Amino acid sequence: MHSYTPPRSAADSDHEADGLTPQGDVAVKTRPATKKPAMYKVLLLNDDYTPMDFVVQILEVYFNKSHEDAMTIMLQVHKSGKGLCGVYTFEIAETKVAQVMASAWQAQHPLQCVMEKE
Ligand code: TYC
Repeated sequence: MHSYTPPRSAADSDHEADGLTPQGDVAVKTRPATKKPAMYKVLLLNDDYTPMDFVVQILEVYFNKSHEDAMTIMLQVHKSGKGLCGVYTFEIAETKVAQVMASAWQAQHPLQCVMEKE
């Protein structure tokens, strides 16, 4: 007399249905369920025409820098060619760049702001 054996289900083979191994141990996932988002640097670039005060204001308004930190970053850009304003997720970085570019355009300054994947 033959008895019917049902086919193994996916749950039998990967043991994810009840979180237990075939031995009845608790299966611990080795990979985290979430992934860290890619981060992007937002940088200001130097030019010969944008007033220093304007750059300091940009850093205070859009990057929440203190006047002292804004001054330090502006001088770093002025001396070395570029400077770090902050590190953000893609959409926040994109928004900061757009806000700075719009503000510079409106004030007719050639200031450039770019983002760079970390
Ligand atoms: N180099 C500019 C000047 O001498 C100042 C400046 C600083 C411009 C930072 C842009 O991102 C910048 N007026």
